Amino acid sequence: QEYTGVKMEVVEWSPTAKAIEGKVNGRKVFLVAATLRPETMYGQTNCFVGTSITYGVFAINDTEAYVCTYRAARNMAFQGLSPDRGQPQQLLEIDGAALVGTKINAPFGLAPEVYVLPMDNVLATKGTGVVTSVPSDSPDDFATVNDLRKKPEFYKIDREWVSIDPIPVLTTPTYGELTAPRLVEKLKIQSQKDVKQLAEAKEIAYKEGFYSGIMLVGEFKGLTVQEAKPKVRASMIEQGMAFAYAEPENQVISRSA
Ligand code: ZZB
Repeated sequence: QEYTGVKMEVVEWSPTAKAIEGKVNGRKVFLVAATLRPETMYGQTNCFVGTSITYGVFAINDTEAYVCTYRAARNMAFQGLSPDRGQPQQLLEIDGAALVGTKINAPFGLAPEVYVLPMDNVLATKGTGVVTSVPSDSPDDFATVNDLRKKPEFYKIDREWVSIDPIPVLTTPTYGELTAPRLVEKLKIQSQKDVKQLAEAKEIAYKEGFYSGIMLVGEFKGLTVQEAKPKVRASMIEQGMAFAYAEPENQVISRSA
């Protein structure tokens, strides 16, 4: 699997993660989200972590550190993203729960600053364990944001962290500008717990977006999603906001497994 690793720089740590600041030797720290849909980055409204997942802060070089799972950092270390090949340099460990409420940059996002929020279905075994959230085009993200808005106390979040509405990024003939909200409605998905319907909605959203989507925003507005996808990715990489991140096939465990 070839992902795009999106670098979301920390703007302000949550009180529970603030100690990290003094332990990174002045490095800039980024949460790194693995995405298959770089063309949707304009519509990021937040980022998700798993509250029971353990993350690390890893030195990439003298000036930058990445937050992701150890597993991902090890893969990165084999892809030239570490001072020593194949060996992640972990500066410290942190629980996902402690990251919630951290304010970060969303590269290319029309909402430039967003918050880290909890999601039940984040897999520690896929990508970086950090997921950037695009409720306009990802049914999982839309359903989760709805859950968080309904029960902020239960999820131990501030209502203000989840205040950004879905941002239209692309349009398709069947679902219009907000593919994910339409699909969640159509398939009667109530919450992030409806994993079976969400898997189906995701399949449809991927196909519809990729084969019939037209970009509504950004540098490649008006192009088809098929054309825009590699261009947005290349542009992010060129600007130092993202990098190619590959995962060995046998390591990828699907959500339904
Ligand atoms: C932004 C985005 C925008 C995504 C979208 C999807 C969609 P897949 O298809 O199952 O291989 N993701 C990445 N890592 C994880 C993880 N550890 N646990 C749970 N979800 C994860 O999954 C790839 C997509 O799943 C990634 O692309 C990421 O969300 C999420 F509009 O990034 B995506 C129709 C989907 N639309």
